[in-house]
Amino acid sequence: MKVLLITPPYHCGVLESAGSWLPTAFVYLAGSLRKAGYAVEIYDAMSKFHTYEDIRAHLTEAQPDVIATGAITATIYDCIEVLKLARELNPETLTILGNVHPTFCWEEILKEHHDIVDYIVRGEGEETLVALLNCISDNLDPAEIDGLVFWRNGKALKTPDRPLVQNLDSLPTAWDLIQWNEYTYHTKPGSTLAVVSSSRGCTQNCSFCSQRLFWKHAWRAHSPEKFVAELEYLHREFGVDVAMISDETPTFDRNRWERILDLLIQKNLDLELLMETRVNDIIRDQDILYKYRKAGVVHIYVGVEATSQHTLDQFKKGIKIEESKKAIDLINAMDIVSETSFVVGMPEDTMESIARTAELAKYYDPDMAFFLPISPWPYADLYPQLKDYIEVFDYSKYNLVEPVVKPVNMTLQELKQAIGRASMEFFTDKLSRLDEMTPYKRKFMIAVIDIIANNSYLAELMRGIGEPGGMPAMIKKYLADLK
Ligand code: B12
Repeated sequence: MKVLLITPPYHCGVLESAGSWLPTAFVYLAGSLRKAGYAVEIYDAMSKFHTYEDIRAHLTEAQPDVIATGAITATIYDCIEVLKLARELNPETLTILGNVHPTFCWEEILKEHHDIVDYIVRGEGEETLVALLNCISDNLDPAEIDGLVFWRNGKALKTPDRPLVQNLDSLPTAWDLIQWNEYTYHTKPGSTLAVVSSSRGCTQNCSFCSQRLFWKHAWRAHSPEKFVAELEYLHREFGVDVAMISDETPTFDRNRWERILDLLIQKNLDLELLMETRVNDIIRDQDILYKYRKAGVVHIYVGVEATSQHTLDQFKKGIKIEESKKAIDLINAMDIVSETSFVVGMPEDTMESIARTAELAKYYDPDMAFFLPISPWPYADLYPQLKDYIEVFDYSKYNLVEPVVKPVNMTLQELKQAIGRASMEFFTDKLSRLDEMTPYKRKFMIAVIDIIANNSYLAELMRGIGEPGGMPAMIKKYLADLK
């Protein structure tokens, strides 16, 4: 059987303005499929910015027996559309859907689309996907395979959950199936960008997020040796010089993380690392933060999420507001780019509360701050609290860019304006302080501001607010003066 793993042609222009990102999940799924004897192709229609016409042409040419894709909530409609297209081109094609949205919303999906979606793989994909295809090849009954849902006798049949893989190092990968020339980090022209995974899972309780639920409250990790060897392989074999660590909390186990840093320092690879972690872990690691920088970490995102303790508690973030400020100061002191985001648009938010958040964002002083309208993932703990305030039910807008939850005292349009204004306030302040930055950060920030002005959703949000011509016009003039 020939399996085609495809990303949906969905775009909402935030992260994609910063770079072009490879589908790491497919590297793992393809590795396991190949080991089991299946021919696999990774077709990243998303990063190629392919249209449905392009996809049609590609599928006609590739003629896969099996087509599989993964959906987050925002991409679910496009995933269904892609599977529908494959079915239309060849009614015999087996269609499979995985990732977070189908893992939780399988009933809704199958009720409406059981004629399009043959199987939903719930949770971690590698073992279930191989077991499913083996089962079908052997003409056995998929009801015996753990981790699935499918339509049978007029209803969804859900098999038991599959236990998580115990040893992540045992999972094969298929990095050679990636078309490396497609992936680059825009702030570093000419770079080759990888997205790598050093651990899976999260044990935090953040009520707006879905990751802890998806990974069943567990945290598992690759060994430091295996992870660093993988980075070295990607660097030497494919010229990777920037890697984003996809983990929720790579630093969860301090000893493991320090060992990774030590190994990277020893290897002295010319490789920059971008990562996300928790405020608490940065504070915990203040004595070894210099190792982060030495090992190549140039960019850390920490989720600050809120500027009031009340909201932080409501989000179950488990941090104090002073801790966020401290973590950002520590990152800045290492000359590492600091990034954070604030969740806005909660039912009690007002123009004033969002303006206050923007003020506090300036006080926290990360290099980049993003103000994200809350998205009510239907399976997140916060959902019941948000349900009555949802004004937009179109999942494709559940992307942390478009407001879909209406605050009691604001319209969605006002919320959008407030986000535009907060972003403008924040980046105008940054712009006015470029001269205070270290040469490294200054260069980075100029590249970022260039992207924001010319190629991002923020440009649209900020245009027309404040200065005549809006923020992007002002930034462009500033950049022209700089050049
Ligand atoms: C890398 C990444 C991206 C990349 C995607 C690259 C790609 N094509 O995959 C980029 C930067 C493009 C991206 C964009 C966005 N992302 Co994103 N992203 C991530 C991130 C950080 C890592 C994902 C990853 O690679 N994990 C490592 C792999 C190994 O794990 P995995 O993806 O979960 O895959 C496993 C299982 O899920 C399953 N599986 C996954 N796919 C499939 C498919 C099949 C067929 C099967 C059988 C199984 C299966 O098996 C895999 C192996 O076990 C996650 C957060 C996280 N830590 O996971 C957010 C995350 C997935 N992103 C999210 C969001 C919201 C977005 C954006 C909407 C944000 C924005 N406004 O820009 C956009 C949407 C895309 C777009 N085009 O605009 C949310 C989704 C929330 C939700 N519940 O819907 C997450 C969870 C972040 C968060 N905490 O909120 N993202």
